[in-house]
Amino acid sequence: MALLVLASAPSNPAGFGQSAPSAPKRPLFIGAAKRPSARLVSAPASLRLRLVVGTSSLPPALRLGSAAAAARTNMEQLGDELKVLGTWRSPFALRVRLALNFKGLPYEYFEEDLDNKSDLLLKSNPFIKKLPVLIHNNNLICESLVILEYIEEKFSDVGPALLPVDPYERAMARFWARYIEDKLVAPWLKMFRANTNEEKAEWMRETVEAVKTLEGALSRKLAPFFGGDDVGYVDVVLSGMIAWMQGTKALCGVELLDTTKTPLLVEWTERFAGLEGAKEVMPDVDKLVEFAKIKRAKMMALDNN
Ligand SMILES: N[C@@H](CCC(=O)N[C@@H](CS)C(=O)NCC(=O)O)C(=O)O
Repeated sequence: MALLVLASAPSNPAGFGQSAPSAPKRPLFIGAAKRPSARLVSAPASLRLRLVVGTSSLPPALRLGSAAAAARTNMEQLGDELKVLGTWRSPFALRVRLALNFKGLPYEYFEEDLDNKSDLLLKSNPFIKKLPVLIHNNNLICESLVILEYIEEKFSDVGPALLPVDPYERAMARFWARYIEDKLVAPWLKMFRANTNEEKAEWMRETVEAVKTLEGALSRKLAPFFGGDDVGYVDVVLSGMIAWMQGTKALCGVELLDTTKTPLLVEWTERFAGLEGAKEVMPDVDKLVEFAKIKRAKMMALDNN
């Protein structure tokens, strides 16, 4: 067997391999100065009810029903507890909630105020102090892609798998996830924060290029989702950006998703938003745009001071 590796010097990302600090002993919030609002989120009732149906001949979205119910039973039996720290507008936190929803794993959701970070967030992610954080019993897991992989590995026997089984397919899914991070999310954020029209145009060009590339990747799949017939890892990673991409015209003047240039992605967004596990957590685009306009005005005001 011959393996050809094209590489530069190996890298070891800062912080990799460090273990999270121990979580506060439960109860987590008693006496805490700042306490994010918490809400128990379970697999949608419509999914749980379908447990009674024989599932093998059902379409994927319905098959999730038995997974959700089985996951709930498993979690209860094992005494497992999942908590998610997020905020409604975070594309990264959304990924985590979607993955848990699709797997049918119940979790408690804590809506954070990023202008006034809670003690729980600061203790849970002391190195980066960002959302999302997944708290599984007393394990703290940060960084959305790391969290998705943790969920996939830890609950491999629960609900549908998000990563493909085949190692090559897995590698490809991870490649596209990385691509979305580096070539879509990062330039989009830079475009949104750009101070000059030239900078904005440059980052917009990169963002549009990435969207085009993803349209091509989806067309080569010949399937409704990047994961194939069902949603998978890449769908979850990209879906965090759906509402932001839809709001880009209102925010930055360019339509990223449109039926002539990116027909497959437009259909994909509609298909995705219609899934049981997605409906309840996808942010409202108008609300997002409103929020982002205020945020940008504040950033500009700070820059001008
Ligand atoms: N690479 C991180 C990005 C997380 C991130 O940027 N989170 C934002 C919310 S969208 C945050 O917590 N920002 C707080 C801050 O920057 O202080 C991930 O994938 O989880």
